[in-house]
Amino acid sequence: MTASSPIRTERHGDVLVIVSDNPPVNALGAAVRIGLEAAIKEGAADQSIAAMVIRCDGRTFFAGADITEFGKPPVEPLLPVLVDMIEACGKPVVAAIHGTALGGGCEVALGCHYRVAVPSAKIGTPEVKLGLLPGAGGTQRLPRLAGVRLALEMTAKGEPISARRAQEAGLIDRIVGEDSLVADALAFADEVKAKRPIPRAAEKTVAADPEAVAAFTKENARRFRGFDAPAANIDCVVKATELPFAEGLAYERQAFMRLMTGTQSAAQRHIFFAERQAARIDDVPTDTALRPIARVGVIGAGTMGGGIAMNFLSAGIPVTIVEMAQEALDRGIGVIRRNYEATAAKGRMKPEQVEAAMAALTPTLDFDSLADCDLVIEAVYENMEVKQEIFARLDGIAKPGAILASNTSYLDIDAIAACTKRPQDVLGMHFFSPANVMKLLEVVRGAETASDVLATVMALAKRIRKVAVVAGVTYGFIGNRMLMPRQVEANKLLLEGATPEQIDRVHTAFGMPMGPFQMADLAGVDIGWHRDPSRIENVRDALAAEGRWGQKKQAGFYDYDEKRNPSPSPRVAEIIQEWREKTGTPQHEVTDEEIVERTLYPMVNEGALILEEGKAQRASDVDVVWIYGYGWPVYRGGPMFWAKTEGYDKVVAGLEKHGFTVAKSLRAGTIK
Ligand code: 3H9
Repeated sequence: MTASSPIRTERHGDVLVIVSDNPPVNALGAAVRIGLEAAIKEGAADQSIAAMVIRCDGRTFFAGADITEFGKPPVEPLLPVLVDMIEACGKPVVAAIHGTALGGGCEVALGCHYRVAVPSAKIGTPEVKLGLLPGAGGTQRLPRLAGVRLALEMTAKGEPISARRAQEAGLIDRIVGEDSLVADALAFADEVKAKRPIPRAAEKTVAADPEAVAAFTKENARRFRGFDAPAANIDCVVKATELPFAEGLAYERQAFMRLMTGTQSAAQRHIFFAERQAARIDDVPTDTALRPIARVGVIGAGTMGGGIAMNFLSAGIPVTIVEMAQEALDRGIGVIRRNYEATAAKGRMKPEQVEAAMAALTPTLDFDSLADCDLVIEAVYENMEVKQEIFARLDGIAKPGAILASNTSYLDIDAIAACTKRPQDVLGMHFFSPANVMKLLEVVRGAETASDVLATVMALAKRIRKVAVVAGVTYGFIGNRMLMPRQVEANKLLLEGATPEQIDRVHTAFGMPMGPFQMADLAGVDIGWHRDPSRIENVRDALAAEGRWGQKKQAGFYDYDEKRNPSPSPRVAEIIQEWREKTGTPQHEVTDEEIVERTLYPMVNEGALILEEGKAQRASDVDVVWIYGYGWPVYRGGPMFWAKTEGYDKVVAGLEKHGFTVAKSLRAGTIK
């Protein structure tokens, strides 16, 4: 090994400890693989060595293959070959695991003959989330060691399991001391060094379990809809029960390469990096000193305010929540408690955690109690005057340096900031409903927002487990601004001959969780309605005026039964027909292709304009917004990535065909 190799070896008596030091996550890049190969050879050849231990420095055991190498020319030794080599070694090899042994890292561990882990370690094969499958023998060794059912769970769903569960399943041989991994692994190696035969996963067999496979596939059909990788994972696990090991490996390799070269995996890998990239603020140094956030204030205990508060409470940050009337406050607090209790009932929270979260919440009618908060988030209804009044009042009581945020989804943050004497401390924090569940946070940077304010909120977002994206001040910011042209076109298409069912079907077939009209029914057809029955200006107004407010009224663009199952509404068809006649809109047969061109392409166009105007930092941020805020199918990588895979020329031609003005950067193919 060269001096610069991330792999070093240490001798402890007759045990050779092979250590990887490749921060931040010990990804199995070429240098690591080369070093590991050399170290294993060294241990195998050395007469004085009886066993080997593989471990990692830093925060984790190998977190997988190096994803940045994918798509580049392969460098030997390839990971599957390396894992086979470890397994074939004539001396026992022990994996000593801490942190997360993921993907290729898990596969290296499975290639070892024994595995020991600290109690906090996790083991998993998350490749499916990158549109892949474990391609270094994981689909063949996992079922052989842990059975078909767990192998399906781990590979096709990609969630890691705890060390304890792994031990119960036979994946871990011993749980060792949290702080004594090295010593305990050495002791373990000493115990097993003379044991023969050496246990090898490849030499085991596993019985077929078609019932488990069928049940698993059925249970997860919804979750897997549209994705290629889960079925490929399942298929490979099944092959482990049918084929000899070497043939299973060859089968897995082919399936891996097929996925790796496909669009879905490219899209999912794009999102992996996009999500991490989004945390970076181009013109703010990463070492900017952050403002301490020890207590958060929330103004408004409605659905949004309550959901927002929960994010902080769940992260152990105390919250003061303010309302105007006792009844509204009590209602809001009741909803928060019920939400937590529902989570506890599902076993995802302990009762004492519910109580701890509730104890960290201070409900009050006294606006002045916000004085000791480090961050105050206003979450009242969408009205500029009301928000301006609140911010002026907040300015009078908030402590110096406190960050003042609005949860507005559309309004001008600069106009809100202007009502204070501290516009540098003001920004937007646009949460998505339900705010305690949805991962996206648009952080809206005003003209005067200070760098450290922005950096503090971006870092805080990570603490509350949100994926945050920086947006500029523009009507609707990134997500809602792009939603607008889609809605306009969807409405026009109705008048020109399409039905709500057809438009929604095109969107769900594309992979969206719902189409524009299903979304309107869920959110409320009455949202934004002026509530003046004498002013009916379009189909939506007509529906609202008839009390067809959506799911909550069992009638909107669809009719709903008691279980909220939708069916096409004859009344809606009549209303649409009336409006077709009233507006004299010429009819034509609307094809599915036209719906894509007129509702999805304009979103891409709007995204390009947002980028040109500097209201988003990078195209991948726009993608992150749509994946985490609106359920854009992750296997299509977000609207901007999708446009690239569709071909910019095709998108431009589609837009031109329907008379749209095409954004310059889209036409030139220079979107970044
Ligand atoms: C695989 O293994 C295929 C094999 O089956 C077959 C091969 C033939 N590669 O997430 P973080 C970077 S596929 C390269 O912020 P955390 C990441 O981009 C792989 N880079 O930290 C970030 O960089 P930056 C299967 C990687 O503590 C930095 O490390 N494995 C990789 O919140 C810190 O990451 C996976 O899918 C990688 N594999 O979470 C696991 N992983 O600082 C993917 C991370 O420049 N990784 N980086 O933005 C994770 O899930 C999380 O990173 C982990 C740590 C849980 C490990």
